[in-house]
Amino acid sequence: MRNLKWLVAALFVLFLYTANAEIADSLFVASNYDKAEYFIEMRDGVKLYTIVYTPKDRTQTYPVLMNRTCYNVQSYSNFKLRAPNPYLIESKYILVYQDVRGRYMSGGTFDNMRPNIPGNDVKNKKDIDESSDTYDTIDWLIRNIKGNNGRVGIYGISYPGFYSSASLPDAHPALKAVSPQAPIADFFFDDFHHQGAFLQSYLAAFAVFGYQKDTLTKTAWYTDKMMRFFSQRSVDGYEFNLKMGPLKNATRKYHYDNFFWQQIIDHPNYDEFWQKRNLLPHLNDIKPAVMTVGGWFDAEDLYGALSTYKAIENNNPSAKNTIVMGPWTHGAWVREPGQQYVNHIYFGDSISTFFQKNMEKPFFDFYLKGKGVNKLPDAYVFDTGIKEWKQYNEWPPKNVEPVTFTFHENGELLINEPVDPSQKFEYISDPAKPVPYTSTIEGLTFTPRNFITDDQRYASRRPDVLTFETEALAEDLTIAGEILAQLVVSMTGTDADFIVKLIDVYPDNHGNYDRTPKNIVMGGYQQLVRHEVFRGRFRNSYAEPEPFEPGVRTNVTVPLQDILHTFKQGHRVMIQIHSTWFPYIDRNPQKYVDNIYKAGEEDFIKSTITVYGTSTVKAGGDLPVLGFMPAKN
Ligand code: PG9
Repeated sequence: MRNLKWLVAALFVLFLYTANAEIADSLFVASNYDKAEYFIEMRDGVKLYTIVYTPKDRTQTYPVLMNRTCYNVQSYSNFKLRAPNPYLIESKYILVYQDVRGRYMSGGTFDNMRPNIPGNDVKNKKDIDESSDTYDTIDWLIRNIKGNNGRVGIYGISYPGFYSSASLPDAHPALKAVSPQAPIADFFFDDFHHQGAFLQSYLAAFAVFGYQKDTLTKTAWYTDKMMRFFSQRSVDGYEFNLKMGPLKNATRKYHYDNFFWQQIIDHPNYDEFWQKRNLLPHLNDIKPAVMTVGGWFDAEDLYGALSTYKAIENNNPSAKNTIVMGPWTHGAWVREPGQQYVNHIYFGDSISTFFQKNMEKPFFDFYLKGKGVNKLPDAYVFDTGIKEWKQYNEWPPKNVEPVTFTFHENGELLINEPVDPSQKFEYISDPAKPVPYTSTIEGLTFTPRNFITDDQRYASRRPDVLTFETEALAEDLTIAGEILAQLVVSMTGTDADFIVKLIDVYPDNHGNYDRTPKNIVMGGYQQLVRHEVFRGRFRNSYAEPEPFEPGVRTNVTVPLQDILHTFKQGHRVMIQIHSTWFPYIDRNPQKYVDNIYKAGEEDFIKSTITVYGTSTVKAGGDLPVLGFMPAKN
């Protein structure tokens, strides 16, 4: 009984400390910062709403640390600052938060991933883009905010991550440090699409980005449009989306007046509309220091984080360019849960705090305050298998020999063994009974997250999922870098998607973690390490899709995003290949139609897919960019 009393007392103290930490943020900010609001005029006369927190202590000057967002700066207006991290807030910066053009309290018209206009001759340029809006904002701040030291940093997560990267082309000379975090780089490969396939699980998100507002407002004007979808209150997203039928029903029932959804429908291929919104080709002549941050389990903008770092590295070999990749889901490094889990997988304690204190704060302190030393390596990446931070001089590591996996009878996966041309593996892909993307029942989501380290035993037992597995590893196998599945396939249909998964199979005697729920068994867990989808019609070009010829062997290359993962001794490596993953990915009709967003029920057909034994998966190192793949710069 006495122990119980101590436990209750300890928990109460912990609660008070945590609560105090929250209150301290607000109390600390309110007692150490003055808040002001401005409408900063851009070169075309549009005014952007900007909140500025300036340290009350005027005995010294401070750098500016700015966040530009399409998600409403009001969340920074009550002295409870969600970002940047508390260690930066406490060390005193001039903190700036801005509604981007066309959003909330700012004027002008919103444009998703507004295209960068190259060659920003700042003095004379009349057109505007996110680079010029950032330039004009920085210029105004430096000239008008008292007590600044003439140096500016910008950071942001996700869409605000894109606004950070978009500040880099033709950057203002006062911009010295930029941290794009889970940045969107290209909406045809981030968020809404993955390699040509549409993420149907994003259907609700369109409301946020598909309606222009008609007044300056501090509250969301699109909520009723979101509720068209969420008011369905479905507890079973799989059933809800399957019953909805082809995507044209989403247009008819939910998004009939959504300008962004209409753009998605009108541009099903990687045409000029998407290409000009790709920021990567503009990341040249980079002068500020850049620290890109991403999460290995980010289901939204993993492509954006890795490709932004690689584009800067390839285009600007001498740039001060760092990447940090941790065991996080989308943007999770801003929260400190203590024990860091991704769904059921435990990765360690206080990992976000380690990043905030030892990476993010030193980065900005060094480049904006001249404090400390920049000891950050080119790549500070977390090995998600042995669960330790590693440092590399380059990413992906170039001196790494890729591991080659080949597929053999009885579901055998071999490592660095020749292919077996005599082998072929068949499954019937039925869009009326697609492979679920989660082992559990999940309701409607804004964006999916838990599936990304989910147990794949639900899938490996399905006849429409090809499953290959190694023997138990005699020693640790570390894979560091890129992954390329080069499949040789044929089909009875004329179009298909290919989902490829790399899975870490735990030994049967693997114990549960502290927080493993009663219905979850970690023994024999088939943990998803990396997945990716590729819409087969784009196998030769994302701009010019092509049908498959029934029965003809065809090469389909499926790039998967990078990993740093050690498959420990006693574990097994598993690879799964299948053609539906619903409703995370929309269903491919498997009968070639020009525009899947307009396909009818009659276009959805079963197809027998064959994967030939000459297929391989290469993993690790810096793999070649193949013709159709977007260049790394
Ligand atoms: N990149 C994230 C996102 C964009 C669009 C729809 C849903 C999510 C983000 O900005 O959070």
